[in-house]
Amino acid sequence: MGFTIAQKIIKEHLIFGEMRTGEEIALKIDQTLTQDATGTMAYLEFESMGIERVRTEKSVAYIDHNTLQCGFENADDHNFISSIAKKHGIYFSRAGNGICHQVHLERFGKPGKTLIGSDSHTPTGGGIGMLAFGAGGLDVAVAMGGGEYYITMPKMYKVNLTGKLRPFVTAKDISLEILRILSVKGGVGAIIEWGGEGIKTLSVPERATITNMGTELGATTSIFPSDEITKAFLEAQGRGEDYVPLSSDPDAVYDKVIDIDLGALNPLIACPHSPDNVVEVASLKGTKVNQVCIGSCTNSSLFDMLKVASMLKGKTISPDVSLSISPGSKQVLSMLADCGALSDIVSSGARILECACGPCIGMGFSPNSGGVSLRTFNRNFEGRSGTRDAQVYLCSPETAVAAALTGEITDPRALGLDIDVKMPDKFKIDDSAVIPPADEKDSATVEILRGPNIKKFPDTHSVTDSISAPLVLKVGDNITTDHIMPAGAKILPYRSNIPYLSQFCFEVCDKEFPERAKKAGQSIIVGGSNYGQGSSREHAALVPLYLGVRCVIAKSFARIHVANLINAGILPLVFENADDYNKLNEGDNLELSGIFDGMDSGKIILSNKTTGEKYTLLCSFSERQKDMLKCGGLLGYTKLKGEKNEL
Ligand code: MIC
Ligand code: SF4
Repeated sequence: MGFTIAQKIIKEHLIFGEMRTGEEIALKIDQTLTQDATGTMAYLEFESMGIERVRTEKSVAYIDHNTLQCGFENADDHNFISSIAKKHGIYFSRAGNGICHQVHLERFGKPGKTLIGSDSHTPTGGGIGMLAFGAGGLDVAVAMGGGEYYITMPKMYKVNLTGKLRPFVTAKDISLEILRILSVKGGVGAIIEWGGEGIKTLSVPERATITNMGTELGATTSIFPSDEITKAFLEAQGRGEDYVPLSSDPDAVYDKVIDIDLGALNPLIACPHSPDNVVEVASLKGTKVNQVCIGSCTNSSLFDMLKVASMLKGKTISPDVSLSISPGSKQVLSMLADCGALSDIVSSGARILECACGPCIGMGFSPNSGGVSLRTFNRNFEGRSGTRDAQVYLCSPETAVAAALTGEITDPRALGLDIDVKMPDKFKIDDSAVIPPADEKDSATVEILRGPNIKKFPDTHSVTDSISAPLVLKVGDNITTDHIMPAGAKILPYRSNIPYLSQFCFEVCDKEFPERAKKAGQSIIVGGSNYGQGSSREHAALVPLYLGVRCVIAKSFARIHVANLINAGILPLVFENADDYNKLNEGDNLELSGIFDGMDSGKIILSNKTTGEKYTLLCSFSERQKDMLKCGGLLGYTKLKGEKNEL
């Protein structure tokens, strides 16, 4: 039996476990990346491990999320990360150099290598045939220290593309189509390989749009083959030597195969408030639009920006629309400037934002009250834009420009325009905004710059054999990490200050939650299916930990979040019978007993002291995860292993 692309890379990097679906495996990690919103905590964790020099082939620290500096906090964090990077052998990509995933694709990613990043869109690297995963900061810290990365061996899905996209139908529409087919839960536990004749018509930036948005399917990661198109991209980036060909075997076996005829696709759009709420753009014709944002790690490549410039050239945007453009990297922005396309964009009335995440994470450019915002981004969760009642839609750059020009949702084909944009043969190479680390011999002299906003890691608690605690919060299906630990310009600067952040925990669902949880001392949360979907932010586990949450019971969990809960020493359990969810109420006094035996047998009994009922909860922890939970999480576990010389 042959191998899929992912299985080939896994096989080469396998340190522990068997490549059997559902079993825990450990992988050697070649590269890591961090961004600043998760990076500060990740580097504090790395420091606490006492390792002098990163042991990866390449580790890069990016500043791209917290770039609005409305006080000292973000600037202090940037200095902290830059000094840590210098000392410990990490490359530092300065603010302004671009969004981590875009820059990593351009300058560092390599086909066939493994990458983990403290950001859920790290699978963008799959666009050049990397096996790239989003992970919690602690997992990235361990990998920087040379430790392995644990995942559950995923199922293998294949998407076969046939035909060719018609004009004004784009890679973003392919991403939205697969979300329409599979939903935000449809990729959980799977790696999605893209193949078929149709991929030969897709450039690397288009492929990267698709692997980027695979995250919204809940997929472990997504990957394209490394082929002549990959080679041309790497050569154009002056990195031809990084190319290796990579494809699946003809007799590779997949758990699911989905066929998409590119020629049959129409422009699509995801409606509020979920990326899988997808309809055809034409069906919303005439909907008034207040704001349009073009950029984010999904759609900010030179290719995207040139198309946008070509559509805007010689035109003025609607007086009713505010348009922002955030190019993905310094390379993109400077090439737009050199070829004159930037002038076409500026002349149209667009507002140019810096090369960073910006509006995607509510860092500025929040819409007006109840405003309709069309964004080329990957997430439209409620409140994420910074405006609680905004109506955010996700679409392609072409559909976004059509709305900016007309003031309403418009199928871009209705404009009767003609665009023909080609990828350049050579990109402009200037890595001056990437600061290399100090030589190993000089690292002892590098001083770490720590601002007053950096507070200590929350106290951890070993899981005990029984837990008695009230149910302090019951939430529904598809709760995102943006619900659990919101982001946005006002809160993001406090990512290294867990006590401050804790006031905002679950703010979108229930403003009283933090106070209630603190009062309870220790507590339990109940959730529906796909609990914790979305970002990789470990703060969605660390903040509940700080507030006393000891256990989360749900119908099912999202992959990165469940790993973050275990890393934080919080017990994640699943209802055996999903209907039992309906029998629990906020305020019920709950008791879990025989937890240690239950972790072995896979079943733990939950007693509801308020109603007298009992329910069965399931778990399937590996030995490592059980040990971790008993040590109060990954930090305690790593320290213990260090003391026993078992690292
Ligand atoms: C996001 O898109 O939600 C983020 C902000 O990039 C997060 C990381 C974070 O919360 O810092 C992600 O996707 O992991
Ligand atoms: Fe940044 Fe948005 Fe991409 Fe997250 S999804 S990395 S906030 S651009």
